Amino acid sequence: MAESSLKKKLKEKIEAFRPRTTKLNKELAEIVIDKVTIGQAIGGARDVRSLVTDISYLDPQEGIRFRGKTIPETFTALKPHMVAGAEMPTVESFFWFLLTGEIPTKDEAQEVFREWKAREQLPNYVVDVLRAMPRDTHPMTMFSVGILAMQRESVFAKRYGEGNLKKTEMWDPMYEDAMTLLARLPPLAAYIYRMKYKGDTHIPTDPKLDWGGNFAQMIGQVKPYDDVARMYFILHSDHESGNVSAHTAHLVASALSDAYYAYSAGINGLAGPLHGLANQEVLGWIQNTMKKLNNAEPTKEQIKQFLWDTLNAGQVIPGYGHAVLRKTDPRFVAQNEFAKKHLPDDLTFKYVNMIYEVAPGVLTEHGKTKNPWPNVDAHSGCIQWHYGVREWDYYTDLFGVGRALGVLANLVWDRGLGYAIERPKSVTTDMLEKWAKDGGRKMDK
Ligand code: AMX
Repeated sequence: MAESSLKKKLKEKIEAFRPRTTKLNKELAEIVIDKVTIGQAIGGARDVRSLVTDISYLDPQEGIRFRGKTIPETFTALKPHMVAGAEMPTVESFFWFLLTGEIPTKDEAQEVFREWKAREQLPNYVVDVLRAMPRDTHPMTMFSVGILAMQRESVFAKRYGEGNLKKTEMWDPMYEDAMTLLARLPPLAAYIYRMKYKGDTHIPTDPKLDWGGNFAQMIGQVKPYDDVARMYFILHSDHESGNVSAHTAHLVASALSDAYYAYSAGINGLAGPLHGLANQEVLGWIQNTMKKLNNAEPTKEQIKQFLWDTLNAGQVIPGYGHAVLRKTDPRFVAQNEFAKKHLPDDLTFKYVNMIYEVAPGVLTEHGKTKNPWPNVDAHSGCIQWHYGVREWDYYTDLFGVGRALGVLANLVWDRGLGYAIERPKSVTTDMLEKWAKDGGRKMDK
């Protein structure tokens, strides 16, 4: 395949950027940027500044910025990249932006479209692997296995195995793997959906449709779900590097494992209920509540009671709280605006809004969480449900399709800038207790 404009652009960008990283890593490496407390060592490294990415940044008060742009700014900047009749930009244009930091021209975005189309065919052996699994296997397991099965095609693994791949060239085969994997994720996720939930009947890809629109039609959805898909994938793409799915993939790839190994591992982390599976949990929780209320509109008092019942049972309120955010997640807000426009009378949406009114107060009174506000997962299931994607154990697969955009862009840059194998240092509990007694660790020990 001839070198694409995206790859050429990326090459220029990586080569121009690399001296900055090299200087920081060689000449300025001793500059201290953080200290680590006992609470951080035991408490999941919260707020420890030890990862670097330029693709997105999460401010606790403001929420995510992709390449310096807020979510509304991103959507506005990509407005020229909407297909006819759509109100969301194409994922192709967004991916160019994520990878390069520049808004693409129409031709450039079109090239990404063509490149993904050329690579999208799901291999038959992946279908065979999926079909060999018991049908009640969780769709996230199927998704992870499907990705891992394709590892045999890794260009990175092949080039590395040839023994002459220079460190500065590693981003190139990583890019190749990222592009192939991204092209195949919508067909893979759609195959799982139709096999598991739609009587094993399948809808072929449409060569005319963009990544998001094509996914919508492959699972059997019609307008405006194509925009739901585009919005959903863009909103879920990246949330800087420390979240479990992005960090897992970064960690695995830091051993020079390829994109297939790394993203399959990232998906396994996304499948946890404290991370991506929360969107499935939210919908389950709301549906149970609705059932108990005979599908009536809830009162604030009723919602308050259900929230307390959940907390008193020792469970978390799914979709609320965040390790970094301290305000309402702008990804929640973006979905809320879409829902206000397209499904204002939907009962599940009414529950989501009522919970949003009541839960922050209840969680504040409960007094444990540092952030009583909703995260992205508090909203996403409700929109899926409205459009008839009601198999809520599938929702995290949708998250996984979108998350790949950010994770894979990061892996390409990780190789471009030669980031090291990740290997933090452990200490023992005895050491922590001794250092606590001494009033802190003496730095020479
Ligand atoms: N409901 C009840 N209790 C909560 C809570 C919630 N939504 N969020 C946090 N808490 C509790 C924690 O369990 C913890 O309790 P503990 O002291 O008994 O262990 C205490 O509040 C302090 O936690 P925190 O510092 O505020 O949060 P964290 O950084 O440890 O965890 C998160 C962050 C997201 C795992 C947590 O808020 C949570 O479990 N939320 C519900 C699940 C969820 O929505 N996950 C999705 C997050 C977004 C994503 O990754 N997709």
